[in-house]
Amino acid sequence: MDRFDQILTEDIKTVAVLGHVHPDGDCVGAVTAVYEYLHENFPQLIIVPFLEEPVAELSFLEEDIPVERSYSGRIFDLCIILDCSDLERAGAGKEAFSNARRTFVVDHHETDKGYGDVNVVRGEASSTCEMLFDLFDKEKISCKTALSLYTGIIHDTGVFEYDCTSPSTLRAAADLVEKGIDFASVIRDSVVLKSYKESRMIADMVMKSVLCEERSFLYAVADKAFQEKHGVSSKELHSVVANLNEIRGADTVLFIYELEDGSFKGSLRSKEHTDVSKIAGNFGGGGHKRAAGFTLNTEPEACVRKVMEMLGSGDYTA
Ligand SMILES: [Mn+2]
Repeated sequence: MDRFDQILTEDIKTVAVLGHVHPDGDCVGAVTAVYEYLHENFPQLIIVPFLEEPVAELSFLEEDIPVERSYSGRIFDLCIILDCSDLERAGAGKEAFSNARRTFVVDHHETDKGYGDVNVVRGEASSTCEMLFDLFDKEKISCKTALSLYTGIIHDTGVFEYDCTSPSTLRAAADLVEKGIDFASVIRDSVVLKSYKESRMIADMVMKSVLCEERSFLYAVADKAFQEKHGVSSKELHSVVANLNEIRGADTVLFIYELEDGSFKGSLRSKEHTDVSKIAGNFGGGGHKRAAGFTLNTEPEACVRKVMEMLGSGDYTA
């Protein structure tokens, strides 16, 4: 399948649109873009987008969109799931997938095995939003849809910094800018700006981080005491790993944080030399070469030691 519209056969009247748990910019952008594209160009369709509540910086994407947070049991003719590497990670409306008459997966995670009736999976694509841009008919993309797609692309490429950015990513971005979007303020408001409270918390996290120069590795742990000190919940820690990854001399970064239930999550980033999806895979997690995550099955200290051993083995270079 190379055109998105091909999935919309005559018999399809109701469509559910899903993303993944803890939706990021690419996920929210993809869900809202698909909703807008369908709503504007195929008015005969009934479309229900499902999303968990996104972080505040992304809520502008949901404005004027009838997003649902939970599933009511409706059977859809088609369920489109976006940016979600396996069904276990599906977010709000997850059950709509198994109940749907037909399912369609669009994703850029290399680990995605294609669990839908129709699957478009491109591991080399920067983002699901870039894939949607390629799949959509260009003349049917409105300014509003373009803003959703652009937001997804800038979030998954770190504003074109990560090496998943390709010439076609930049061409897609240029075409989206031509649709008249306010591209400067979307970068400023959804990526760059932070509250004073968040900036102070990040500064403290940098102070508490440990740089292991011989492994070019930096790690930091935000346990509950740290979160209480700064008056933040684990949900407000999502940008910390990107800030830690701004430190020169640390090719691999591990950020561990405690969840409300007392379990710990690990978030990994790499600049050039480490395939962190393989490291995350050893802990039962996954992701991309330069960004991956997992749930800890040991104490944070033991996890840090294991990651250091892995980095020392040389088996995780990429
Ligand atoms: Mn993505």
